[in-house]
Amino acid sequence: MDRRRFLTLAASALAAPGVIGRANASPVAGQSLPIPQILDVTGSADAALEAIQGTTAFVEGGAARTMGYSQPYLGPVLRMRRGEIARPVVRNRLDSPVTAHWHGAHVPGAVDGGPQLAIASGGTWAPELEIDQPAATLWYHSHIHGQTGRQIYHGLAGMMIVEDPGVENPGLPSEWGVDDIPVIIQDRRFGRGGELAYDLDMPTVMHGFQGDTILVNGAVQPNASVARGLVRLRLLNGSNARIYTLKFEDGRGFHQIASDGGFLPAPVARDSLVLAPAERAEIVLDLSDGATARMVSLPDANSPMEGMMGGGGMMQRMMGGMDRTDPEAVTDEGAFAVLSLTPDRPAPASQALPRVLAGGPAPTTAEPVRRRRIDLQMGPMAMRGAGNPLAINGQSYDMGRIDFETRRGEVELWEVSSDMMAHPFHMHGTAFTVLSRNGRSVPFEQLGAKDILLVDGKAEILVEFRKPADRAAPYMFHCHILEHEDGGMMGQFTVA
Ligand SMILES: [Cu+2]
Repeated sequence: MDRRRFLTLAASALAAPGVIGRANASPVAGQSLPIPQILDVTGSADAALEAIQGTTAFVEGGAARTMGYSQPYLGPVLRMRRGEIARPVVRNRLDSPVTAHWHGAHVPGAVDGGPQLAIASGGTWAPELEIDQPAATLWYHSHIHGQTGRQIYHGLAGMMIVEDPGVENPGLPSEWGVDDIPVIIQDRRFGRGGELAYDLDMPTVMHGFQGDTILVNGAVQPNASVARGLVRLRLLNGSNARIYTLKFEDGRGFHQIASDGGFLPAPVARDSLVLAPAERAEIVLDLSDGATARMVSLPDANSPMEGMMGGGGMMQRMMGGMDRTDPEAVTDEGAFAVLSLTPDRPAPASQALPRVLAGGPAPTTAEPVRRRRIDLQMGPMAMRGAGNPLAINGQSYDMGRIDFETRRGEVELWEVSSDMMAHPFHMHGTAFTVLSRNGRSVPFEQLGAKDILLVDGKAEILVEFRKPADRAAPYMFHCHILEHEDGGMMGQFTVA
């Protein structure tokens, strides 16, 4: 593809769906929020996870062919305890290979569930996961190279919770489905028969696939019946590409208590929260006033156009538009509903928001032994090196190539830069500390330990690996816009 052809394609990406407005389907909004079952995978004799085909009626009078882990769409919430061995048994009853990648788990490459660990149709995979990390909300999903976007879109994903029995935060809401609520946010698009639409042309790949209908835990803009008191939401952006800016319609504030890697040092008061694909955040809000709280999102303006016209988000800032790294800078135009919370159940006793939070990850502070550049490239920049519009450091993903080798216990400084648009950067095997974004230092107290960082320009992060990953099953690093990842914006490395 030459530059002119690429620009034409990228320009038509402007017409790609970014606004919530439906043509075909008639979704039934306002269903009650499905609360996924918890499956204990530490200490349980029967922690089977079966990748299966299903049928799901997301919209009125329609049905979609879906996939899930042990259920027609999505999967159970896997719960594991620190200090124990988790033994999930994954069986593949689909007719194509899948994996189960434990996103955010600090486990060796050999059990991480990356593309090399495909489970063939009919096959079984029984990894042993030594759980050795702070309490956190993680997730799991299939990670077959070139198919990750399609498989997650159709449902091969679920939430995962690490508990730390050695840590107590008295007062934090903890009654599952009452004041401790899993919230998996996804956007989907439906055809006339209610089937899931996932059609990729080049503009859609460049933009990242966005749907026009919001699902939470697989239901369209549902309503949750929750405690009249403090309510903890475990937010997971399980979308392929959409970035949410979440807030409450009545303007009520809330406290963020955890990010990807676990608890923040102390609750952080916020009015809104940006959640990029694959990011997690736990928030606590106060519903003791008894009023229904509607969580809404502002539109996602992330698009290759901004990069084309000005480079790295500059155009948007020049035009006074939103800068996704600053949630206060966005306007309220075009907000759409995500989830309603109706506090019609009694609050469990002794709820209180702790002043400080115990058991969170510590920041990495050691002096880095080396610096590494990770350039997330798309469009002309990528074409020049890789001959493919999606690449990292001039090369598109190659399963047979190890991009670099690192060593356990060594701290590295990674300088991650984005091209054309903002990219949610993810690495396997660990959580990292963010030092700076676009030259501004980032306080650890605000962001915590991360395994996803929305990079819109340049970011510096401190990385340390504690688990090994060899050439047979290396760790991945990639953009978590799934169409970018599948298209080649991914690399892999070993940890000796
Ligand atoms: Cu990307």
